[in-house]
Amino acid sequence: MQLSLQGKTYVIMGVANKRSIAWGIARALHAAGARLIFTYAGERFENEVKKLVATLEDDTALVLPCDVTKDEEIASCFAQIKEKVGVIHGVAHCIAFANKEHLEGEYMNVDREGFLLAHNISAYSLTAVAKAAKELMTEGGSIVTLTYLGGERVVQNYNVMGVAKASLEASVKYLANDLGKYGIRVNAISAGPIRTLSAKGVGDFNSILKEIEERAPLRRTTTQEEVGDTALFLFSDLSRGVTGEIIHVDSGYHILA
Ligand code: NDP
Ligand code: N5H
Repeated sequence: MQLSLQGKTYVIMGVANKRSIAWGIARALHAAGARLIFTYAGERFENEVKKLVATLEDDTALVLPCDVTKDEEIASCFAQIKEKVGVIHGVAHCIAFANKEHLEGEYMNVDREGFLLAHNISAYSLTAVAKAAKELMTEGGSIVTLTYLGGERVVQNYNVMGVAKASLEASVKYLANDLGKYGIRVNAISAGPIRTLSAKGVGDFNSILKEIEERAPLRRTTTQEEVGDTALFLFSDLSRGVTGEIIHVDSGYHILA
């Protein structure tokens, strides 16, 4: 069984720049011969995404807008993919958002609006996207999302995002159960901390990384490439028996007390 994804098409959601985990996944899938379709949220990063995609030198790659807070945008995005490509074989969902002021201090200071915003973008969107993507995964498929340890345990400052990730991880299991009968698998990668645009502005990110280097079983921090390679496994037939799973790609940090 090979890891070649030649002849397969995947939708990559959540590239903001070259540091994005989504871009690490894209590079791994591209190297395995996959055709890629990229979606971005707002015009803010449209040019950045288009510039990055051009570096792949693959003229079959598509770049489409898809703000996951808008049902009509999800619908039109997947309608365009259906029209231009027909069948897809997987989706990488690498999307999360919470208001900055709700990612510090006490969790309970989150307000209703901030709670719903974080859950809307970071958790509900997986279900909305899975439903739309199912219609195009007529040959079976694989959906992969990104989560973090703060969804399982209390991690300082992760706050409302931890609660949203708990919802995302439960969604992975319910979606895996719904979609298994169509030959579609749904899994999450729980990644260790990686310096990306989202992580920017997080107070003390350096000390979080230092703690991983000192204590994680592998004594090093997680890279985009490591997450990309595990995603490649989850998108390939090598993982054909795996669904509803949360795989930690975090140098083993999650096993520590
Ligand atoms: P990035 O900042 O590179 O990516 C976050 C992405 O979320 C951006 O591309 C952004 O799109 C997208 N996004 C936000 N709002 C919306 C929206 N309404 N519709 C569509 N897309 C939206 O950060 P990461 O690569 O770090 O994050 C990717 C995933 O990995 C997230 O789920 C994150 O929680 C998870 N993760 C990250 C870890 C880390 O340490 N970095 C650790 C564990 C998990 P746009 O730029 O177009 O606004
Ligand atoms: C325990 C930690 C550190 C504290 C919490 C960090 C949480 C980060 C996740 C969310 C997604 C970050 C976020 O929404 C930032 C936005 O408020 C502001 N940033 C933006 O708007 C930028 C421009 C865009 C591109 O970002 C998004 N998301 O759209 C967790 C860390 C150790 C690990 C980590 C960083 C986890 C994670 O989930 O990303």
